Order: sequence, then C-alpha cells, then structure tokens
Amino acid sequence: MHHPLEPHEISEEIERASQFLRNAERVVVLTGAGISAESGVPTFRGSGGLWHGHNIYDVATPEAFARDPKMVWEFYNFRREGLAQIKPNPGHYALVVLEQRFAKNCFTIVTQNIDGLHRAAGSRNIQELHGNLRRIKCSQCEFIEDRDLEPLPSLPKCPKCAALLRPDVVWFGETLPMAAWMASEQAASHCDCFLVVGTSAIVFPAAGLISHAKDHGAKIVEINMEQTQASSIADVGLYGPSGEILPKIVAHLS
Ligand code: BV8
Ligand code: ZN
Repeated sequence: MHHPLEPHEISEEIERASQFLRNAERVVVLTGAGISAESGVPTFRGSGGLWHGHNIYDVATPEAFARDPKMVWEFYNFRREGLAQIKPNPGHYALVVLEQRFAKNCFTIVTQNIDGLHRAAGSRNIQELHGNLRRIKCSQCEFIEDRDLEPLPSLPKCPKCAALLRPDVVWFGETLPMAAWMASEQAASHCDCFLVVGTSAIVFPAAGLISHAKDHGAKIVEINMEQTQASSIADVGLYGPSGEILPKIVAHLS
C-alpha cells in the first residue's frame, strides 16, 4: 500500500490535482507511451522515432504492409517479443487503485498504447484506441484472434481464408475502432477530471479528446516528463515520471 506522504512531498500541484479528483464524479485518463516507459517499453519520440531501424510513420501504415509485409511483420514481431519481459509499473497500478475510488463506469482509461499493460495491472474500464499487439486479424476476412505473445511466423496466414494476417493495431491513415472511439468521446464529454498521462499529444484523433473534455468543462491534469502540445490547456501540470507521480496522487487522496 502507499506510504502516507511527508508534507514536503506534497507539492501545490499534487494538492490541486488531488482536489480536482476529490471533487470529480467521472474521470477519464488518456495514456500514451510514456506511462509504459518505466516498464521498459521504448516510447516513439524517446527512441528518436526509430524502431529497430524503422521510422514508425513509415512502417505503421497500410501502404507499408502492402508494399513489404515481411518488413512490417518483422517490426511488430520485434515489439511483441519485447513485451514478453515487461510488466506493469507503479503508474499502471496506481490507476487500478484510483479506479476503485469511483463508481462503475465513472472511471475510464483511454489508452493509445498497444502493450496491454493496463489490463495486466488489473484496470477494468479500458478503451484501446489503437488496438493491441497481442491480437492479430486477417487482412481479408473477419478472422481475429488473441495470440498473446506467442512467436509468429514471418508471414502468418489466416487459418480460414489463407490470406495474410496482420497485427490488430490501427495504422496511420486508418480509422480507429468505432466502439472504442465512441465510448472514449462519450466519456470525455461527461467527465469532470481528465488526466493526460505520458503522451506527446501529437497523434489525432486521440489527442483531440483533451480539448474535447476541456470544452465540456473538465479539469485537465497533465502528467509528463516535459511540456507537450496539451500543456497550454492543462489546469495543472505535474512534471516527472508517471510511475512516481501517480502513486503520490493516490497516496495523497487516501
Ligand atoms: C486517422 C498503433 C484518418 C500502431 C498508433 C498527415 C498524413 C497522414 C495522417 C495524418 C497527417 N496529419 C495528421 C494525420 C492523422 C494521423 C496523425 O495524427 N498523425 C500525426 C503523426 C500527426 N492520425 C492517424 O492516421 C489516425 N487515423 O486519422 O485516420 C481517417 C479519418 C477518417 C476516415 C479514414 C481515415 C491513426 C493514428 C493511430 C496510429 N497508430 N499506434 C503502433 O503503435 O505501431 S499511434 C502511436 O504513436 C501510438 O499508439 C501513440 O498514439 C503515438 C505516439 O504517441 P505517444 O503515445 O504520445 O508516445 P510519444 O512517444 O509520442 O510520447 C511519449 C510521451 O511520454 C512524451 O511526451 C514523453 O515526454 C512522455 N514520457 C516519457 N517517459 C515518461 C513520460 N511521461 C511520464 N513518465 C515517464 N516515465
Ligand atoms: Zn481470412
């Protein structure tokens, strides 16, 4: 359990963020790669945008998959293998504790991450806007399956129609899963407090949820290592590792 904070550990910002959460009935938490950084998952910007020698914006697209499916699978199998050794960090677990302070369906995690760490930590109400690296689907028919992290061949084929399988993730230029998007937009419209954790707020439409929540009256709390595109509309900014800041907020609330 969290140790009670010493007075000097409670910055004015932690107190303000805690106040927003105390007064909130509905909370949304938008997370990005930064919340998984302390679990050892490299972020997109942190890795200089280069992954295994690839630029994410060149590889995570349907065009890249059509042009060179082997290279795209090599990129995703590399990331799937990377997930095998990682586990949730104190930031993920703090969100599990925070969720329990709110009524069912009044706390929504909207994640851009595809690592599955929020579910692994025990969070319940999760919307995965960009898919999940543990699921694969057919590029032609409706076949879809959770293969967790089992190794896959370099060009996996659909057991139903023999077409090429692809990772069940949203590539640049692709639409987001409708149900997850609608639920996330709905939650952002009705929340009183919107936490933005570990995202550079560059990728849309996910990042658009921040101003959407603000426009609907939510208090915006940003948790990041540095200022981002969202900082200008944040009501309070807490700068440091989310794996330290989130547990501090939870400890201060209880
Ligand atoms: C769509 C899954 C259209 C795949 C991802 C021009 C050309 C083409 C498209 C566009 C364009 N301009 C705009 C677009 C739209 C595009 C977009 O937004 N592009 C950006 C680059 C400008 N968006 C799309 O294409 C989306 N689809 O628009 O469809 C459409 C519309 C209608 C009809 C048909 C089509 C789809 C976007 C989804 C792409 N898929 N992921 C995969 O992962 O392989 S996005 C991927 O990158 C991640 O999921 C994530 O969302 C994003 C990276 O963002 P972050 O998570 O924020 O990570 P980042 O590294 O950037 O930042 C990390 C942050 O953490 C930093 O701020 C850092 O300071 C902080 N941090 C680090 N350590 C810590 C920390 N914070 C706290 N504690 C720490 N310890
Ligand atoms: Zn198929």
